[in-house]
Amino acid sequence: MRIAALPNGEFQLEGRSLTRILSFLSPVAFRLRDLDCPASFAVPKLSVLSSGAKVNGNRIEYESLRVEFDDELNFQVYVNGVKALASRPYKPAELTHDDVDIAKKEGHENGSADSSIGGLSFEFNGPVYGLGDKTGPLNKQGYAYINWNTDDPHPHVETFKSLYKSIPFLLLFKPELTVGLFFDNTSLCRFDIEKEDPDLVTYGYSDGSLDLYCFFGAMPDVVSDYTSLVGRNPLPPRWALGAQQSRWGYLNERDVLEVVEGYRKADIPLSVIYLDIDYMDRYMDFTVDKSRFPDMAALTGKLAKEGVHLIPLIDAGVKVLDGYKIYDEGMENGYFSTLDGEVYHNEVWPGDAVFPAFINPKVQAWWSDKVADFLKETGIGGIENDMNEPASFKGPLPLEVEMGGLPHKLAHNVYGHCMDKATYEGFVKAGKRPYVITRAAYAGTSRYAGAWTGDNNSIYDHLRLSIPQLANLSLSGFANIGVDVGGFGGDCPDHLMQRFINASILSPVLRNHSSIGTRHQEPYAFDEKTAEIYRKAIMTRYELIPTIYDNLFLSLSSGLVVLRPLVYNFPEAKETYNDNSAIMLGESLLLAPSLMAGEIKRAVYFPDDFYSYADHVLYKKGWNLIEADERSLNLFVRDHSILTLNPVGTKTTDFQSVLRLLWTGNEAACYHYEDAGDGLGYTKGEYNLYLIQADEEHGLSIVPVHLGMPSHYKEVLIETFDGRTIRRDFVLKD
Ligand code: MIG
Repeated sequence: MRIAALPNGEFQLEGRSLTRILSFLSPVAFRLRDLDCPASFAVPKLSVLSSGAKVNGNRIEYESLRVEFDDELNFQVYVNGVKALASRPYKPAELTHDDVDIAKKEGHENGSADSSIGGLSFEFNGPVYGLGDKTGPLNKQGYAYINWNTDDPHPHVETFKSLYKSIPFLLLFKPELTVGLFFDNTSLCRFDIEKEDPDLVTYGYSDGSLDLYCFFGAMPDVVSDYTSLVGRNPLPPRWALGAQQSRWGYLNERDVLEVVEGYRKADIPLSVIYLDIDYMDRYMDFTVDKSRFPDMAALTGKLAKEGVHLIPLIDAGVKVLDGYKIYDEGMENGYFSTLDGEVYHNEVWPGDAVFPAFINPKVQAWWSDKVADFLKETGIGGIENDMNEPASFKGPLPLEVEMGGLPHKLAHNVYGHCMDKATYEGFVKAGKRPYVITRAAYAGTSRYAGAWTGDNNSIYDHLRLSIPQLANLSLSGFANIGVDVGGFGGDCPDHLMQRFINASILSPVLRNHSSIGTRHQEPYAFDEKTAEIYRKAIMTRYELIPTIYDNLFLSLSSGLVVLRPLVYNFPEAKETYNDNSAIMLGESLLLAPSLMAGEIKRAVYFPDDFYSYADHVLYKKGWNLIEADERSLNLFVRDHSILTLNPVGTKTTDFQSVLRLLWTGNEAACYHYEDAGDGLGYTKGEYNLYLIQADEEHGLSIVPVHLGMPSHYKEVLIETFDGRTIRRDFVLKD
């Protein structure tokens, strides 16, 4: 093989039968691609390092990295001389192990042909994390998955190959050196994670070409480098961190006001109500049924006074109806997807429906205008994008449907992504801080939207699934995420609701949502015991909002993951590698909830010394048996940490005049972020960032890092777990 340095800093690799391009993104990351890569949806712009890398025969060396090729362009990567990654020729999936026809007769869907046209395998035997929202445990070792955005209403179980999102990002984990692989290809892709062969991770794509990014380093650095490439979740408005209530079936203004009233009577704070498809006129996007919501702007105004914000749902499919503005405009301008030159029809909620050709930037601009107008007309706070896989009722869209410059087979996995982009841009046009929650996503959708994990069920399996699913979605670049608390489908028993809310208090999106036709799932729709447990969990959540907001800021500014599997913070502790039952927020909060019906106690591995948040009991590093029944809010604070909190009893998401700091152990530090809580001012520097430092000798000090606005704070309340409380003026260290 031969390597030629190109004038722009890239390297052309000439193998026996193929040619590829390599470029360095940093001293710990490179991109390897085919010659004919299409423009990326995930990577907005890429600057190639004119690196000063040295070519030496079949190898390229750049600082600590060395990449060696053979004649077929298989490659090995060395970091500081240590072998970090070795590719092998693509190993096709042996999906059909034997004659499956007999099983198919009864409806079993085992085995399907491998449609890959190319791919790569990598030598690896160890834990693998990432891959977005896939089902199954945290560690994907032993599983195979498919990236093809899928709305399957059956209960999401481990045998599912795909869900709504396709995030082709994997972490091949080793404590000292983790490898991140990002396969930027929007076609249907397969992943075999040490399943067919325990020593191989295999990736295959069904169309397009190879466009691979490899990252090397400690896991947090690898994730941060990946998200700095594809983009990070914008900061949500602070009110969105409060309790959110949703249900498919809030039919009219009265239903919405009843929710507010129900929460008020139950004495549980509430910050957001979602309007599911029911608010629309005949399920037409950007319309409001006036007979049921006579004056949406008046309603949002009224609710805002009570600190409640409305978030309506928007569907991807557009109703076919002459005289309906969106349909007419889309038809006039050729903005809908086509098949053989004709506008393509399928069926979704509005009945006969057409699909905006979202891949086309003109269609995105048009949609974003509609979003901006809708935001201004109605005063709503956010938008939930649904059915954007795209989902359809009369069979899947044919693979040839033209979606604005790409056929469906290449557009499918980025259809929701482009809808989210348009939605995000609508907020920017309206001068509002974007709050978009999406069901479908691709790598980099994080630039535009947070996400929920779609239609889970009110079952214990889905309570348990929420932990690894949110952890892997986080590691795949999404910070502002949550599951439907209580479960979407099915009737939620009270003891499951009690555990679900206790297990969800760290999720940035804390949304109780349920399907039409299921039992009502609002906290006050259960018995008093459930309401009491719910109230306690939500009151704790409102105390934690400053910490959650701080972490969301840090995720945006530095790529630090918000919801973390324990392995992220404790890569040396083997006990964390397969921990599916505990999760951390940031560096110091750990939640180890009760996850089984009837459970009374559970084991938890503490990778450090931790204190229980509620009663300050110290748990030493190692295995512990802890109380874990339906009442247990098993939140723990790491020793040697500082938490930023709202005062006990806070019921709003507004910044308080007292900054409460919980200080454990001796030496500790954290950052604290403050801004207007909403609006776009923070993007122009209107925020304050503080470094809070403490040790026994010098006490606690608040050091300004960035001062861009007047502070909300008048006082600081410092609490320690040995019972000391200090109240003092909010004074910054010079
Ligand atoms: O197929 O709008 O995931 O949250 O309530 C059902 C009705 C369509 C699916 C969403 C769910 C929402 C529901 N939607």
